[in-house]
Amino acid sequence: MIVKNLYDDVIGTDADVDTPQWNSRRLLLAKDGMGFSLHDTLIKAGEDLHLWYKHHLEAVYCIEGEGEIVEKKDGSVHPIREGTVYALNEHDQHILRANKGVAMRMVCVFNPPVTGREVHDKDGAYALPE
Ligand code: 9YT
Repeated sequence: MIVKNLYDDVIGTDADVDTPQWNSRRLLLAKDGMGFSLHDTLIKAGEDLHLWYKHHLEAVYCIEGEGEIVEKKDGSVHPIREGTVYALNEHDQHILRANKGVAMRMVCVFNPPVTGREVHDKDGAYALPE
């Protein structure tokens, strides 16, 4: 069994990836052998994230804050608040915004799992491992 605590075991370690737009605290990674990764991620207020997980499926569950997600294929906008989940089941190109003056705290699951300190490439994707 694996037991970890965000505050004791993740924040401030290699599994804590901070960028100007988001801070991803990676609770479970590929090396944990679960077949998915699990992240507790803060989307910083005021940022527009252009994302396209070409190689991954991602489910995202908002547990704090407010914002919105825009589907690039047709421009549809979905509000996000505590309790909202979205699943990028079609590798959907999207824009994620914490545009209500507060950060959004999101629980994210990636399949296949993120392996470590991935950040987005120019298309907003994470690379697959070699
Ligand atoms: C929700 C989302 O895709 N945020 C960007 C960061 C990423 N999810 C991560 O690695 O935690």
